[in-house]
Amino acid sequence: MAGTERRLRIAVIGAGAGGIATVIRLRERGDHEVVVFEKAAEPGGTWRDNTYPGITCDVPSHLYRFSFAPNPDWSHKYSPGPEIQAYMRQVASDFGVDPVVRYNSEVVSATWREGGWEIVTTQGPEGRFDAVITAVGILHHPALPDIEGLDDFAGDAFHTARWDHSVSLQGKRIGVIGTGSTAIQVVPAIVDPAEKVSLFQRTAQWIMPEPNTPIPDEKRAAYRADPGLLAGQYDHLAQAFNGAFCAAVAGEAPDVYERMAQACRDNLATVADPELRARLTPDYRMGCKRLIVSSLFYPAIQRPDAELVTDSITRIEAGGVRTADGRLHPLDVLVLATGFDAHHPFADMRITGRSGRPLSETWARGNVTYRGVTVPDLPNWFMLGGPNSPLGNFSFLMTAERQLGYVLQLVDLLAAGKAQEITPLEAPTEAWTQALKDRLAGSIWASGCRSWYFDPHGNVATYPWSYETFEAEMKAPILEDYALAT
Ligand code: N01
Repeated sequence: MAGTERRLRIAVIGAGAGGIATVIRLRERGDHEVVVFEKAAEPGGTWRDNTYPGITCDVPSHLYRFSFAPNPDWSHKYSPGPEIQAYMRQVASDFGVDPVVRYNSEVVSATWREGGWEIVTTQGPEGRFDAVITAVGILHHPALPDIEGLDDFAGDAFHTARWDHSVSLQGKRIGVIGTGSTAIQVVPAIVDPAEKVSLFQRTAQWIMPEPNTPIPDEKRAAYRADPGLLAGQYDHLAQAFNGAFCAAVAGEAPDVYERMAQACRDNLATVADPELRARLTPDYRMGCKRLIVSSLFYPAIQRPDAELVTDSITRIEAGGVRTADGRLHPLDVLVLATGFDAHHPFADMRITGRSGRPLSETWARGNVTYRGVTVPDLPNWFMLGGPNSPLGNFSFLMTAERQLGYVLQLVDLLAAGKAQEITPLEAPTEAWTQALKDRLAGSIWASGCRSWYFDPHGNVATYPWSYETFEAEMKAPILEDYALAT
């Protein structure tokens, strides 16, 4: 970058999609020293951790890509997880990200001291950094259900994000707890090898039908030959997903919302047995929980070797799951599709800012940020996928790149010597947080359902405005909202 006065030492936390993009984009900005700390032994984040049968991205592949690495070769409209993980690894390799990643190095503490961040990982002290960019992901702490007797189960039990591939599913009686996006992908994928699948549902879901069509070779060749065609496909999908869908759930496109809800109702109507259909019918508004996309689930759950169990679970026993009607559901394998704790992104690290107060204390009753990207009391601390980032059915890669564009403008100020420390001011942080809370209070997510969007204090983790508003917010920082110490 022209005019750079300082070569910054920047720590990036996480080598998932956000961390990979950060390294590549930072390199374009200047000759900074960038070190990525990654707790695992390879990159990829969520696509490394989640390997459950049936894993597919339910955001269209052509939307789920880095802007600097368009991929003409996606196999399906919604590509399978291993293909996305291969893409992550390929991008990390092609763009020379790997050499700056320290694998097996989980950050345990970050302490602001004398104008820099002192980082300690599981490998020991890592020195001082001018800035930290976090890209730790949103859904990476598996949530285990608080059900009595979980440890008593005599068969194999595991969370979907820790799938045990050494366990054969052939001829097994498999229980799946949960009916989120994950379970709805798992059930159709395991019903064939299993003797029987019992799906324990606490809450019925809205499910949008969407066949996952393969992308033919000729189409892929056309994308390869004409980058404009690929870009056009991206623009089309971006408009459909971010424009229409986001506007619909944000309450700004009632006609689109109604069309989507009707598509889900029509999908539900394909369930032949009225009693089963009734038990699969949600009793809250579409979009309150994250919308599920699947054309495979209803056919799978109607099979004779699948059972939807809606009596609540009373306890888990050595032989299976006991439900409130007194019945024991005998099981060999128990799959916990019970989701994630999305509210404690830095649960495994101790972060101490300028005041000396740990962030965990400051955030004890809810995460407070300035526009999801920066935090008062944490100078030069920038977050991708931070609290209240756009969640839901969006491409996280798009979101992270927008946030990165914002963050890099602040990093440039540090590099140009225009500031040594950049911290959001309290007043604009409070104003943004209040606007967020006011808007969320009237949002679809707060319209009467339980979901992972809620933290234990009733705060909602998602972003309540349109995607266009998010893009506008991320276009350029409002510098008056920051303390720039020189
Ligand atoms: O988790 P969830 P998930 N007893 O939190 C149930 C992303 N994702 O892993 O609804 C009984 O949605 C719980 O019940 P209820 C996506 O953002 C993306 O499925 O709270 N049941 C619920 O049914 C998604 O939203 C892709 O009543 C219990 C389920 O467990 C997010 O990950 C694919 C229970 C948890 O559902 C999380 O999805 C997959 C208990 N004690 C996932 N505790 C893509 O394709 C919990 N449950 C991009």
